[in-house]
Formats: sequence, C-alpha cells, structure tokens
Amino acid sequence: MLRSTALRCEETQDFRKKAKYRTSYCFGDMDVFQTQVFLRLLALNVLLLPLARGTIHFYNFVLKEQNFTKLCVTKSVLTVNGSFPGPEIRVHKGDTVFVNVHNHGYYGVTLHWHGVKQPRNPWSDGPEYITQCPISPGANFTYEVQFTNEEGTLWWHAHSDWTRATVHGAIVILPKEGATYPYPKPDDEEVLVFACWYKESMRELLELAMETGSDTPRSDAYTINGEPGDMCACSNETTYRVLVDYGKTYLLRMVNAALNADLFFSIAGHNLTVVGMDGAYLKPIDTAYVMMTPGQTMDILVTANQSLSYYYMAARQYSSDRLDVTNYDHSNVTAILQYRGNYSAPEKIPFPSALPSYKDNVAAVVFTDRLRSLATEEHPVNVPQNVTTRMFVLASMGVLICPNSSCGGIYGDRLVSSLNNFSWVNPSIDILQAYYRNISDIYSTNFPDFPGILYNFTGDDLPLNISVPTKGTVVKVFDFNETIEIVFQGTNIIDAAEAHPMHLHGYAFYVVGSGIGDFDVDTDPLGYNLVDPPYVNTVAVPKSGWAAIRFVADNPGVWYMHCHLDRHMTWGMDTVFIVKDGGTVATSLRPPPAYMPPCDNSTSSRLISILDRESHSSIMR
Ligand SMILES: [Cu+2]
Repeated sequence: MLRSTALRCEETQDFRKKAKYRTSYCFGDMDVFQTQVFLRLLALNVLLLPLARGTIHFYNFVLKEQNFTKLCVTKSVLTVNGSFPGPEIRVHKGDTVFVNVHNHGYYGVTLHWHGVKQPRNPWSDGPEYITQCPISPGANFTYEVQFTNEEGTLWWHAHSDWTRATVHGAIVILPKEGATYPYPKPDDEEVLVFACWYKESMRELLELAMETGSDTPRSDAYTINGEPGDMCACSNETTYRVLVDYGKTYLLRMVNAALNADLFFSIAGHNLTVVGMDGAYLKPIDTAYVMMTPGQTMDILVTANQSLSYYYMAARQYSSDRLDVTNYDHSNVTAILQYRGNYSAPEKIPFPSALPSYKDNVAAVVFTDRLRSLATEEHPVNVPQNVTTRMFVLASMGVLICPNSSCGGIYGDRLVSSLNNFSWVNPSIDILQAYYRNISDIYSTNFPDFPGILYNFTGDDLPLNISVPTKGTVVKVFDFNETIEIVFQGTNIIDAAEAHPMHLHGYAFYVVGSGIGDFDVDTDPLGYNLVDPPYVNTVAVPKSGWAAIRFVADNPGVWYMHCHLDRHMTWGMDTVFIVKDGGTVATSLRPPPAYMPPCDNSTSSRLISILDRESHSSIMR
C-alpha cells in the first residue's frame, strides 16, 4: 500500500512547486483592471511613501469556496486560490508585498500578516473590527505588507472569527540578497503547515456554540500541509511526504495554524535543531521534540543521517486543560520522511518515541524554557533594561450568568474569557478608524494596568464571585516610546487553567521570564533573562503560570493583543493597544489608503452578528 502511494505523493509535491511558481509571478495572471490598480498603487507608493527599499512583489489572492474530501467526508471550505493550505509568500528581508484580495466567498473576511510589524501602517494589519471592517463578498482590498527586520518564517491568515481554519499560508523571509543564514546553509527546505480539520461545518457548530454559550467545537484531525496522514480514516493515500537524500540537511519551516491546539512534534530516529522562531534567530537547540503554540512558527534543521527507509514525522495536541477534560482532538497527524534510493519500504514505519503525550505539561515547559535569542553582532538583541510602564494582566476563563441556568456552559451559564476581568466585545466600526477620525463612543481607554482585585490566581477552588467579567470594548493607550513590561498571569478561575499563547500585533517582544504559579514581584524578576531572551510575537504563558515580556512602544498605531487559541479570542481574551504618535512624520501613523472596506455589518459573518447583537448594550457603556 505504501509503495502504491508514492506516485500520488510526488504528484502532490510537483503541484505545490508549480503553485509556488505561479503565485510568485502572479502579476502576469492579473486582468487589466487589477494591473491598473496595482500600477496606481505602485505609483502612489513611489511618489508619496518611499518606504520600500527591497523588491516589490504582487500577489493575487482570490477567496473562494473549494471542495475537499478528508476523513471520508467531502465538504466545501473557504480557501485562497482553492488551496489548503493557501499560497506561500516568499520574499527577502526588506521587501514589500502588495496582496490584492478578491472575496468570491459568501461572507466578509479580512487577512492578517502574522508577525509582520507593519511599521506605522496598521491599515494593512487586518484584524476585523480592530484595524478594518471585513472585505465584503464581491469586493476586493489591497494589503501592503512591508518586511523590515523579520527574517525566517512567518505566516498569513484570515482574521475574521474562525475563518483562518482554512484560510492561511506560510511567509518565507530569506536573508537580504547577498546575506547568508547564521547557520550552515541547508541543502534544501520544506514548508510544513500544521492545521486542524472539521468533518462537519465548523461555522455552523461554532455558531451554535456561540448562541448557547457552550464549549466550542473540537476538530476531528490535525493536518500537515493539508493531510491528516496514515493513522486517520481515508487518509492513507494522501499522507504528505518529505523526500530526502542521505547525508543532506534540510530546513523545515513550520507553522502552527491550528485554531485551538498547542502541538508537540517529533521525527522518528532524527534529531531536531531549532534555529529560528517567529521570524527571528535562536541559539541552536538540539532536541528530540518541539512544542509549538498556535500562531508560532519554527525553523528547524534536520540531517538525513539514518538508514534509507521511511520515518514518521508526527504531531499531536498538547492539551493543557484539566485531566478530566478529554474531548480534545486525540488524532496523531503524520507525514513521512522518505529517503530516496533503492530499498524496500519498511513493513512498519517507526513512530517518534520522543513525541510527548497529550497532557505532558512538563515537556511543554522544558522545551519553552530553552529558547534563547541568537544575540550575535550580525543579529543583535536590544532588550529594554529600564521599564517605564508596568502591567500585570490576568488571563482568565469565566462565565456570564444566564437566567435559570439556561445556557450551555458550566453551571448552565455562558462561557467567556477575559484579560484583567474585561471580556472584549468587537465594536461596530473598527477601532483604528474611530481613533484616527476621533469618533466617540466606539471604545473606552480604561483597560487597567493591574487587576481590580488580588487573590491566589492559581489556587484551587477559587470563589465563584470572581468568575464573572465585565464585557466591553476597553483599550490601553501608550505614549510613543514607552518601555513596557507586561506580566501575563494565567488564573485557575472556574478550574479552567490552560496555557495561553498571547499574541501582539505590530510588535515582536522579548520574553524575559516565565514560571509556574503566582508571579512573585520581589523574587521572580531576579531570574529574568535580560541578555538573550527570545524575540517573538506569540508567548506561551504556561498553564497556571506567568510570562513576562518587554518591548518599546515605537510603532504608532492600533494593535490587537489576544490569546491565539481562537476559542479564547472569541470568548473575549483580547484587548487593543493604541500607541500614540511620536511628534514627527517618521514616528506617526501613516494616513489611511484611499480605500478601506466600508463598515457595513450586513456583509460581515453571521457569527459576529450574533456577538454584536448580544452585547451591543455593553459596547456603548
Ligand atoms: Cu487562551
């Protein structure tokens, strides 16, 4: 059976290579109108915004429904250009990309360029109702994605409710032309995008969960480059394969695009050397496995130094929920590392013995604690030493009380989540527009620097009266160039402690410390790494623990900050950071582009309509 699948697999790989080629040169695929739009944009940018120093690339993304058969079920999902995962963007550091997004789907969508700092330009950042309103069906919008100091692997994804499940793809940022990697040049590279798959309509299941306030739907399988792999039903023939030559070294560019799952990953018989993460270099970490949170990317070197054979590359969920929460997706997603050469396929493909088990909190923390920035002359760090603004932010689950216990969550109440006891509510127009045009009553600016009440955050049996957050559209405003430290503290409210991948738009930040239990303001800072902490856009706040980050507010604009588990984001574990202008043109928000999608709620997804309808009164508080 395995031998008979080889041809199909090679076809898949050839197709991917062709797809890459097409998207790289998609300027030639554009019609006359699109070409005119692009040329006009190009002229505008050359005349008015001489920011682009590298090469300018154009991509054409068409959002459209596409049928796929996975896990024995055929269904239609929204894609970019009909592919899952979507097309790869490939640039050099310093380049600029214009992506023209045409929405041929049924509902409003936005795209986000995850980990790209977008200096002074939140207008192209993407999260719906934060920096723009959705691109309506039939409409199009052009994003300008400016790569400055990012280098390595990042990704793009939809930022409209959970549409990113199938609307995402990798971004490869090579060193500047003429520059080299800070490690031996790999012989070849392979992009591996990890995602999740639902057999049923995920949107309908999610909508139902949001109506009733119950837990959100769990996926049926994880995928590597769109394929669940050998161990899942009806998936044998399409298992993704990475073909390798003995003795060569390969760079794996990995993206965790799964909606709600931290993932462990390992390759049978092969060591991994992690050299980069979130578009920045790391001191090499030799390890048998990695743990990647949703939103994170990782660059890993693997040398093909074992006997000619097949080896499973496998991932499974790291579920940091309570031990008695067992309804998570237990699937083991596999791809095959397959040596080229003359040999008989093995009867049994070895599975990675080092792949940690689902509930292995220790394995997750042990790996995360090893991350260090490369911190060399060519790739220096600039860790803020003198903090001017400190924040202590609780990341909590909670409930909203439903009359007569009529909802579907715990105690018959509605499940929600919060940051410092505020549960985010999307406004009716985007925050960026409201800020830029001074439109009042869209948001308030009283997001607290510290929690309103103090308690044993990670204690057992916390009182129910602290489990009900306040709903609202509450943001935090920073002055330009403030030096900020945020300690994220996970809580055990409603006995629902979990690891939280906290993600900040518009910035990368240094993770100077983390630990288990309640943060100790006297002793924990003594253990901070202010020398070579990892520089990332998403930090894994450990279950019932804390993580401290530092950054300088040098990117003016409106920037979303949220948990990258989409169910926590949807339930309200989000806020917005507004960074004020710095007094000069070069330190101020750029003016908006000539066209932004209008805020017509009738075109947005039905899910958001439900949320808006329910919480409209609290928005305007
Ligand atoms: Cu979370």
